[in-house]
Parts: sequence; C-alpha cells; structure tokens
Amino acid sequence: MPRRTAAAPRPPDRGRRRWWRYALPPLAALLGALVLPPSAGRAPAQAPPVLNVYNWSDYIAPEVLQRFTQETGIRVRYDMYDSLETLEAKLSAGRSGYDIVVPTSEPTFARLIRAGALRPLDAARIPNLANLDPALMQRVARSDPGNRYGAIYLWGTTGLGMRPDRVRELAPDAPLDSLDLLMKPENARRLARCGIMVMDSATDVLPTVLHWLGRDPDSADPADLRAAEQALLAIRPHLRAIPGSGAIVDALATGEVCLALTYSGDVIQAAVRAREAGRGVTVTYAAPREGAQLAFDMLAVPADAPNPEAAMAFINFVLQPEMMAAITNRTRYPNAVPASRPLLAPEVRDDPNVYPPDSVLVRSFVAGTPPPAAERLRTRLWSRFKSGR
Ligand code: N2P
Repeated sequence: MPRRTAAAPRPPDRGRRRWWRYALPPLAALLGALVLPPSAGRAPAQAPPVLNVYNWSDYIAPEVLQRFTQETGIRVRYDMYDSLETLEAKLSAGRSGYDIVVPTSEPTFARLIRAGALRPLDAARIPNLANLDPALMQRVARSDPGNRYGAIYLWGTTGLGMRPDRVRELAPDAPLDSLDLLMKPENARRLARCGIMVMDSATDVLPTVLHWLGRDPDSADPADLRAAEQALLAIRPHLRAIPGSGAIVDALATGEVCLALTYSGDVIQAAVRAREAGRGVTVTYAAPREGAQLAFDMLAVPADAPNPEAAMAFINFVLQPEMMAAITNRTRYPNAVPASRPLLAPEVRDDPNVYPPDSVLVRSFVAGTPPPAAERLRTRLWSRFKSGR
C-alpha cells in the first residue's frame, strides 16, 4: 500500500508558502480515513487483536466466543459454511483471511495438508492438546500422521432426520432405522407428500449411498459411481429440495419436511427446537443400521492465517473440558475431550444419537480421500443429480 505524504521530503521553501501545502497532510489523512479500513492507519500496538474463524453453521456455543474475548482481549470475527465443498472452494482460492477453519479429517483436511494449505499446530502453545482422547486422535492420524496439523473439535454421524409419526402414517411398513427409508424409490415416493430433503454435499452423501449399495464408500470405479448416480436419480423426483445442510435444520424443526439425510447433531438440534416451539412437531434421528458414515471435524490453521498466535490460543481455550462441554451441550455433537463428559447435561450425555453406542460404532465407517480423477467424476455426478438429469 503506498505510504502517505508525511515522510516525503519537501522541496526547500522559497518564501511564498501556498495554502495547499498546509492543507495537504490533513486532507490526505481525511481521505485516508474515508477510504482505508479502520485498522489500516493504526499502529499495530493499538489495534485490538482479531481472530478470524470460519466454522460450520450451528457448530459453536456463542458463550464460548464471548468468554474467549473476555479472557484474552482477542475479538472474534465469525463466518460460517454448511458444506465441505464451500469450505474447500474458499480455502483453495488462497488468502482466505481466516485463522481457524474446521475441515473434516477426510477428505478435506487430508487434502489441505497435502496442498501445504495448513500450518502445523504450535503444540507448546496448546497444552490442552493433552485433553484429547488418544484413541480418537489415532483415528485421524491416517490423514495427519503424528497429529501435527489438527485437533478434533467435534465428530458425528450422517443419517436420517425424520418426523416418525408422519413417516409411519404414509409408509407404515418402511423401516425407520435403515437407508431403505430414503433410498428405496417406493418409500421415497410415498413420503414425498410430507417432504424429503438430501443435503447438498457430494463429499458427505456419496460415501453413504455407496455403502448402502454394498460398494466401497471411497470407490473410484466409474461403475460404482454410476450405480450411486442411478440410485440417487431414482429418488430425485420425490425430493423437495437438495439444500445446504444449514437449511435442513430449519426445515426439520418447523416440520416442513418429514425426512432428511444430514448430519446427526443438526437433526438433534432441530428436534430440540421443534420441541421448544410446542407445535406438535416431533423429530428423531436414526444412524442407518447398514452402517453410518462417521466424520471427525478438525480445528486447523490456514498456512497464511493473519493471526496464528490467536489461533493457537483459541484452540487451547476451546479444548478445556468446560468449553467442550458447553459446545457439545449446545450443538449435540460429541467431542473428543473425555474430561468434558461429567460436565455434560445428562440428556445430552445419555443420548445414544449424540454419543453413538458401540453397536453403532462397530458398523460405522470413515470416508477416505478419493483421487482427483474420481473426485471430478463425483462432482459431475452430483450436479446431474441436483439438476435431475
Ligand atoms: C454442523 C455440521 C457439522 C458436521 N452444522 C460435519 N461433519
């Protein structure tokens, strides 16, 4: 940015001073104040430090951000996304301006590490890394050997959100805990009347569909992907919409749809909101009995983060058991800090849809990272599904 005039040497004064010589510096300052962002003219020492967070929607307890600012003096600028595709597009353009992002361990976090787009965590500044469950951190070491680039924030499953009373009414013989409820066209056809949505994310939906078909969720085989496309196109006419996951929380909570394929905690949040609204809408979650997709979402720092120190301080702050408990209580996603468990509200701690029991975990799977060519096929498949062709 060009420096302003103050430091420029002036020609020696030849006697007749011109008014604009005096007017120029204040005018420049005034223009600068109008044109430049507020922090640009301030000395760094005076500027309040800012942490730029890019996180999933409905994925924080607001009081945690307030406490962070109170205790550290660091202000938080907070933006949200509701799919891995949106996050990845933003980060791959570079210079996102974010200090904290929350990619899923695979494929997004894995790809970001490989692309050099993340900065290693500064473990010396994050003593609370020791609070993380080593067994869970071991599971994400496949994408991040040695756990150098990320700490598990929250995790969860992908499954079915539904209004069980409406579903039973319209499809009495359909199983409530199986993906057949959505993926068998005869079920989708009957439920279309009360509204079905599938979240808009090839990355998070295709592995679930492939797994339901009995194929490898990470398959790069065009035949497998064609089968998944056929299955999706067969239910496409019965879907009300394929919106971002954020919109599905509202649609379930208000009763606008009776079936949706989306993230576990989002459904449970919708169930809580529906109950609180008291209008007779009941929402439940089911992890598919065929085996649920399990996802670990990582606290990570972009390589070009403007304020990496604040990012490390934030990760350390969030990993305190008390903060993690507040976040899980609010979002209904499980965390990876065991010492937070006794601090959880009993109805959250004991909800098998929040903390899946072993019977669900043994059948679950974690998606991998398809090679670029397969990724391109998946993206194209998904746009055909969305347009219904
Ligand atoms: C938050 C969804 C986050 C879950 N609304 C993604 N694994």
